Amino acid sequence: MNQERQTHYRACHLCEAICGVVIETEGPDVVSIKGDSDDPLSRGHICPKAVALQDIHSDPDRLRKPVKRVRGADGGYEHQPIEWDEALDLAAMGLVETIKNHGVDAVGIYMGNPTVHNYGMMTHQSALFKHIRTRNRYSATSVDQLPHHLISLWLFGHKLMFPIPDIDRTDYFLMIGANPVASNGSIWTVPDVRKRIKSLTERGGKLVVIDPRRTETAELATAHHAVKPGTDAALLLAMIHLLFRDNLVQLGHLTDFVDGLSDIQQAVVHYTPEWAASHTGMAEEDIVQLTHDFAAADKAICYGRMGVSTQRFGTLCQWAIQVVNVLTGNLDREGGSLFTLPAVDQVVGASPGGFGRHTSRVRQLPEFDRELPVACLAEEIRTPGEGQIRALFTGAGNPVLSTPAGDDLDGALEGLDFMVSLDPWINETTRHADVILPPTSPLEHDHYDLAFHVNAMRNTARFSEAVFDKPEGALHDWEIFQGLGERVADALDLEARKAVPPHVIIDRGLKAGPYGDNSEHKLSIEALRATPSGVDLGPLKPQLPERLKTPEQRINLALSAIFDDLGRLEQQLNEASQGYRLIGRRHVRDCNSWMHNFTRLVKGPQRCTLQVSPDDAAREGWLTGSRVSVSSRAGSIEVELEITDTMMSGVVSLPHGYGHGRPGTLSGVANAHAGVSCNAITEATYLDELTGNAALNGVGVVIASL
Ligand SMILES: Nc1nc2c(c(=O)[nH]1)N[C@H]1C(S)=C(S)[C@@H](COP(=O)(O)OP(=O)(O)OC[C@H]3O[C@@H](n4cnc5c(=O)[nH]c(N)nc54)[C@H](O)[C@@H]3O)O[C@H]1N2
Ligand SMILES: Nc1nc2c(c(=O)[nH]1)N[C@H]1C(S)=C(S)[C@@H](COP(=O)(O)OP(=O)(O)OC[C@H]3O[C@@H](n4cnc5c(=O)[nH]c(N)nc54)[C@H](O)[C@@H]3O)O[C@H]1N2
Ligand code: SF4
Ligand SMILES: [Mo]
Repeated sequence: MNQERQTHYRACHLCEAICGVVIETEGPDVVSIKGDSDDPLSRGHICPKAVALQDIHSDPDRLRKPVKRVRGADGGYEHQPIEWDEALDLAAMGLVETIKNHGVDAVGIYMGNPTVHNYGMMTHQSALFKHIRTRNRYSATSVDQLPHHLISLWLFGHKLMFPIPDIDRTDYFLMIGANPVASNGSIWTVPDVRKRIKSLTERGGKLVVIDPRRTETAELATAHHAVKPGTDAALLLAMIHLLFRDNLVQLGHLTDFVDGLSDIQQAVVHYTPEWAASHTGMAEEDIVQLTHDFAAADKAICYGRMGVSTQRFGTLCQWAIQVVNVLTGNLDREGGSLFTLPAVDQVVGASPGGFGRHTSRVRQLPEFDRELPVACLAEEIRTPGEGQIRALFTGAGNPVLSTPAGDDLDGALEGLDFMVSLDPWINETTRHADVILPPTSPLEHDHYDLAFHVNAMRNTARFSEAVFDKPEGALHDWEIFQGLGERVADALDLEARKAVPPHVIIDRGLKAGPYGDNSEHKLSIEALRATPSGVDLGPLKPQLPERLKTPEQRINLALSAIFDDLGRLEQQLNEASQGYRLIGRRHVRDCNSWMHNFTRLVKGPQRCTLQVSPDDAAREGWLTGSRVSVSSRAGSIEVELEITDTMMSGVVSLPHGYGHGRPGTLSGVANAHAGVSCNAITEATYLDELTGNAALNGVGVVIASL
């Protein structure tokens, strides 16, 4: 092998910020990873997680060959290495047998979050799934951004039309339930958000954060208001009420194509700031003040993320956020929230999405975009009858740790006839698989950010070559999908998809896209190869109404499903609640469940602690370091306490993605930093009932000292 030092330009695919990095290698070793200052989007920024690109690649626990599950000498299961041909045959036959005996709905599919960070998985999953048109499809979407998709579909006509905050040109930023300083941004690709927030406040702009916890982002804000978990819809409705009451509605350029104002005005007539204050715990004058400040600002952004998506009123909140943006004329406006125009235009290429065309078998939860809410996966495996899931395919997902009532799912997986996982590690989920198919490491394949250019605060495009050659005999994720697809097609007498590598598909998309053959840019894979730090396509620009995919290119804000949900809001807000409300927490060196096996990322103080407020601690006699049990209707866990004045009284916070150390897993470092699974106590029935999206935040818990 060539031992010379080489320089590679690459995207970090580990989070939505998609930072450009410069990787120096010597032979098979990574020598350094630095920010790429020539990247037009990330401008040299990286976070402490970037080093994981090396750690993932060199992790001895990462599978290099497929494994199959067998009974070990002690009677328990273990996984043994097998050859690729045998593995693909086994996996395909397990699925085919199930389809032949029980029909396609007996196959369940769960796709996790890294799917959208890996373009080959996006372009090629259909090579397999087109042969398995099961109703039992699930993904991390329904523990995450499902409400955003539905509101985008309903208001703008396409599930991927997300209004993106234009932070660099705004005057006033109202941020609800998001912590980009830890998460690096979500549904908002915004590398170096810390610097961008600082420059906002330095130029006299304001950032106001609404969050039950005084987060790392709130620390940088002009103001932070603590809000009771799950009550933000009341705040937002009161803001809309005030915009009408105080004559602050000013649609500006949106006037010509927005409908439904008078219906909304009527619907919010009772939602006074006084009412909102009584539910949210915010002061009435703060609600009035921030609404007036928002409306008075020349350019303003209202944005909400996980804290207002994965809660009981996620869809209502995402609707109300866009109504606030529209009523103040801040949608599709510089310094407000705008739509992107990505080089591979998914709004043109991908299906717009659809809702409620079928429902889940046991609990009748609605589909969105042909997927069911993952909160019902366990019961669909456990409940006998036609359509029961008997075989499961998981790809890039760890639902045992990531989805509500995950410990129940852990048990349900043992009842399957067959399970196959496309994943590099034997973790809490994949340990149940009969076959695990491990793809190449990220540095061994090329990369294009098919998903995240769609959400970026600036239009750019970048293609990254593989840093290392593919090891002999190894397969990329897309090749595994292709290989499985061909085998399943063959066995079921269907036509297999032709094998076309992902970069060829992207090349076509680039050439047909807005900066392709018919533009001055002439983008193609070849053109991007010549500019490995990425091509700048400029700031976001107003594009409405032309970009709308709705009938007659109009935005109808008055959605009957939303109005119907107001009754549920009033009823559930009035329900008395006992105990504490549990919320989540992200740390800059975490990434959901799968980055705890790298020593550099887990070092330092224990992070899987239950944070509580000093007031609650004093009243209950709790001390930092003491152990408590935390119980919900789903289960009970034991965890160490951490008292911090960042927490609102009555609210407790625990990160998700921990709960390692289970038998049969292969991840030594993670197992030594096991922590407990927050999702052992989140509930499969605690949902945003409109969509079935999990309400991971705001779960009622009872805490007892041990
Ligand atoms: N370091 C790190 N980065 C990540 C990830 C990670 O695990 N670690 N995960 C990635 C993924 S998959 C995603 S989706 C994004 C998420 O990105 P963000 O949404 O920015 O991240 P969170 O930390 O989940 O922020 C949610 C905030 O909502 C608050 N909150 C909880 N309940 C409520 C409520 O009822 N109302 C309000 N107003 N606030 C509430 C929480 O305190 C928290 O601060 O992060 C991505 N980036
Ligand atoms: N309580 C609570 N629960 C949450 C959240 C929360 O805030 N609170 N956040 C939710 C959110 S936003 C999300 S997105 C979900 C995430 O939910 P999941 O996607 O189910 O879980 P991850 O932990 O991201 O697991 C990713 C899996 O992908 C594998 N993997 C990594 N890279 C690759 C790759 O390139 N190819 C393949 N084939 N596999 C790969 C990893 O080994 C791991 O098994 O968790 C959700 N769960
Ligand atoms: S912010 Fe995200 S994309 Fe950037 S270096 Fe960190 S993990 Fe990678
Ligand atoms: Mo997510």
